[in-house]
Amino acid sequence: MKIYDWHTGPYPARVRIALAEKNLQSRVQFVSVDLWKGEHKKADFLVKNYSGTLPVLELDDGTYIAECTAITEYLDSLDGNVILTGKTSREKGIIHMMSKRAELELLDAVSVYFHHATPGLGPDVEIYQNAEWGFRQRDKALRGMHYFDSVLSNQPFVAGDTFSMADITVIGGLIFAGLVDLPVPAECEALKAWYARMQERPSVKNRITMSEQARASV
Ligand code: GTS
Repeated sequence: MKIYDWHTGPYPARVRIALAEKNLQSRVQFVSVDLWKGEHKKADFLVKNYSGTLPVLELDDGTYIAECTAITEYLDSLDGNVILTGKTSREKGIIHMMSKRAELELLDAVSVYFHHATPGLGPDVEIYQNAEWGFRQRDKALRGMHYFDSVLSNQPFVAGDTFSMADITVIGGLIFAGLVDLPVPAECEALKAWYARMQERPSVKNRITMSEQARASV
């Protein structure tokens, strides 16, 4: 399998974390797509993912799977031992809901803020910007942080008692927030404590160097 991604990207981080949690690093080859040069908007990449975003998983038969949630679901069920996306129908439903909520209320909002209200990836890539929309999404992301703080005040993980894809999505949101200097508000103590715990997980800690390690073992 191949993963098209960018080593420091917050969305790519989601798949890198999932790969490590599943211990699948040695099964993939990473292909670097330079976001800062706009390689993800070029015709040869758009054939792989119409949306022009990273990451993309390429299967050995040439099938492309884009979207972090879809890739995570694929990887999680590969070995028949589902650990990230829910074993029972109830778990699946809650994890999917919380992960989607983490996209809507946090990660995607931070991303819109980055692309619209900051220089983003630079003038060659950011062909349309709407700063007002960007700042609204920044405020939405801050509200999202308060929401996840309240969730994590009552349970150890985003979707309940165990680590799941929903935690990975919130981690992606906080990675992106860190890159754009949008700190977690001081009063969000439960969210901050949870994030400190998450950063101790090897899958989160080693995500950026993972592509070098994988290259060495392929
Ligand atoms: N919904 C997509 C998913 O879940 O995979 C979003 C993917 C996404 O936005 N990826 C970012 C991207 O390609 C990568 S990164 O910013 O996290 O590194 N952004 C480039 C762009 O021009 O939107």
